[in-house]
Amino acid sequence: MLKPQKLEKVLIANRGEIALRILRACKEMGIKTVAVYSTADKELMHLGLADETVCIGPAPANLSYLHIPAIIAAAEVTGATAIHPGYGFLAENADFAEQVEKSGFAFIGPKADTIRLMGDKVSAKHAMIAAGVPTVPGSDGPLPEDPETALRIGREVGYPVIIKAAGGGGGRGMRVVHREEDLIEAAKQTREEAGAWFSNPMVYLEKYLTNPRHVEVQVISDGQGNAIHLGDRDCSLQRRHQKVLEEAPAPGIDETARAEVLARCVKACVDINYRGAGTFEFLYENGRFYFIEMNTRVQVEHPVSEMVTGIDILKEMLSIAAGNKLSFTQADVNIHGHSLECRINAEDPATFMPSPGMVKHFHAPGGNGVRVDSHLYSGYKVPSNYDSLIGKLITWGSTRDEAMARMRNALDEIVVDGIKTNIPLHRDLVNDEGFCKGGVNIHYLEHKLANQ
Ligand code: MV4
Repeated sequence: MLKPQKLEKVLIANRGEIALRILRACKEMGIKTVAVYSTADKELMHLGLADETVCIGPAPANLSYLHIPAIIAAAEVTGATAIHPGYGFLAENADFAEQVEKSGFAFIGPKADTIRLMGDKVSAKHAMIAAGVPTVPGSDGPLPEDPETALRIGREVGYPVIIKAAGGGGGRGMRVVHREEDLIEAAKQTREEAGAWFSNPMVYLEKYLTNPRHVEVQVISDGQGNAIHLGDRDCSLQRRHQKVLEEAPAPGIDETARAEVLARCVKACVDINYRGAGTFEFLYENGRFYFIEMNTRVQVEHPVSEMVTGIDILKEMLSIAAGNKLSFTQADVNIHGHSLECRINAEDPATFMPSPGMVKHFHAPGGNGVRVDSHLYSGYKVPSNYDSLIGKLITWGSTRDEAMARMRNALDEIVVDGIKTNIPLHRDLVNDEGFCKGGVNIHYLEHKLANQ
């Protein structure tokens, strides 16, 4: 099935649990692997399982995992044929994707132009409107600098509104405006920030939705006219734009609205000739979906979609990068049961400060419907240089209640000694009355933490 010349040897341009996840998929498919690492990461678990390893630089990510020449050089010296960027780091850097392909390697992800289109949130929204995907009402283009026009748009949309940077995303460069008299100053400030942070002062305006849920749609598309969705995920439980616990499918969604939005996402993939795995992010409020952003990478929370569909998203990404068509159709995709994912972070459960250091003892939970995606082992030292995600605890059940009961068991069984982790927070959450009912909004966790 695989065209071997393109995917003979994959360089994994990432670290931690996702590097291990990519390595496992490659090994299953008989693809050789090159693991790259920084000097802070010599003890990473997947290095011992890879066919080859290359040190790409010192601990600071700018000098290693974000250093494009070092990664391309590592691909050249090892004779790798393709590069998987994982998530974070260079995964949504269009210039990286472009340089990878210009150097003769396959980029395991979308074309550079697609990454660029979605990286600019104004052009992304334009593309979605053209494809018939529902978006948040707003300026539907850059917010003009002319105060008269800006005020007219604000009045038409209705307050509260939110000003967002075109170059932002994931919560950076946004400002909520409650009153017309504050609009011009807020737009000016957001423009200044956006120019400094993203080298792009362009901003746009949207109606501010006060109590939405964050519901996203997983898609896979082969760039040859075939696209499918793998259903939706609810990622509303977050703190400071960091997701904490995700689930699939999103509970209590209006079935008509769901069917409609899933079909629109698939059509959008065909319209833009999308290649690879992707996620459409929506706000969901009062039974309606509103597109906000598209992520052009594999996401941290992809396992919950794998658990309810039985489809291996990483293997499908690799197959598509090899030039194959999708190996299944939409009719082959059935959403079965329910899945939850707890992100395990090395952090203080009370202050959320990072807590790197030596893991004296690690014990992984098990049992029916339990999956652990983690690079942890007893004696591993979590370095202080990178984000604090040390693993993901994933459960599946034939019902949401069964997946929750299995997660409670798994959280009772798991042992991570020597460092502080957010496991106590997860134990609290899976017994939280509101969360157990299902369908909490994006503010729920922060309100809960503020009130205890
Ligand atoms: C919004 C919004 C309300 N209305 N847009 C935050 C991250 C970025 N992806 C978009 N974000 C939001 N955009 C409109 N028109 C509220 C948020 C938001 C949010 C969204 C998803 C998950 C968590 C969030 C937490 C705070 C604000």
